Amino acid sequence: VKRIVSGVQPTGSIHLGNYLGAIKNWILLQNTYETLFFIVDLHAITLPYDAHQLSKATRNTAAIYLACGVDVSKASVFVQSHVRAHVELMWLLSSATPIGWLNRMIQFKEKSRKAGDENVGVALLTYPVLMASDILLYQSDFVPVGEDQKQHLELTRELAERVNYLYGGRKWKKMGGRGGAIFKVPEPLIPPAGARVMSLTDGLSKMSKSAPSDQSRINLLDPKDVIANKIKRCKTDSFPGLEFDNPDRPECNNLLSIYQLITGSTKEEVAQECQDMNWGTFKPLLMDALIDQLHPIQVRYEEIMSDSAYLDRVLIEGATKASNIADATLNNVYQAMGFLKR
Ligand code: AQP
Repeated sequence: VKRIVSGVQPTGSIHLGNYLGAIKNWILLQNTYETLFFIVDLHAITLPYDAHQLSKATRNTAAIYLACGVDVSKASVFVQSHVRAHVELMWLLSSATPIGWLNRMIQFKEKSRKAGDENVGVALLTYPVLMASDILLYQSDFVPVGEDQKQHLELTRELAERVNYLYGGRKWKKMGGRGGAIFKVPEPLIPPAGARVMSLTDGLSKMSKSAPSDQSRINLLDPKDVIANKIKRCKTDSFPGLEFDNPDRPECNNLLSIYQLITGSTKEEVAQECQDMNWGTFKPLLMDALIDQLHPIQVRYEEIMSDSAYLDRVLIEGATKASNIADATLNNVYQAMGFLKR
């Protein structure tokens, strides 16, 4: 069975973009693949963060995974920092990562520009090496990636090939360096089209946890009236009818895409259903669809959060399973890189 790893950062409230772009797809993937879903808390400290909130946000994120339908009889759910091998492998990989590769990362350039010099820690630069460690430790076959993570996955692949080449032994080199000596070289799994959810207040920027205005996103745990209010007030336009793919109507495209993803319809179905509608007719439909989809998730979330022993158990079991795989890879890497066996 092919293996897949993926995770979300516990940096704020999980929103509709995280759900439609990542977590909802996991529910399908867990039926076909061996899956490991983790809460990437180590990544959450790459920018200034609130230490008092981190552990709470980590538990909440784990509960959201389960509430959305991640099934622990199929998938392993764990907290990244609970598997020590992530950080350890990162150090080993750092030694094989040319600094120029990291300087080229678009996300580093963008985030460091936004954060300002005093707030840019080394971890923001080396973030992709930790991400490579997250993936390579598990010998993952596929990694679901959105547009914004494609460059980081490419770096992971190059790093895997480089380590395989440098330390993979003579046989590996003779084979020409392709294949999977120390690390399997992972492939990207591109999510279904339309899975990039945009802000409710600006159809050209993505819906994001870190956007200052809460009005710009639907959080998975938003109560009904908040969802209704956000949709009522979201940005629209004054063109007649509703349509996909008109570059002058990014908000329209986004709201129709959300409706399509939430209702599980095809683009053609939604285009036909909504072409003659105005915002006053469409918005209540969208609100109801969102509330219908999110309400059961919220009910399950409350149930899970009320049984903290259960959540603890899930995370311990997940970390144990993950550690077994990760430690085997890590020991192999230490050996290949010439360290004295412990
Ligand atoms: N707007 C989005 N549309 C579709 N998918 C999205 N993802 C995030 N935003 C959207 C996907 O969610 C997964 C987890 O993301 P992350 O926690 O690593 O954070 P991120 O990608 O940096 O996005 P956020 O949630 O908006 O956080 P901030 O504001 O901190 O940047 C990933 O699979 C991502 O593609």
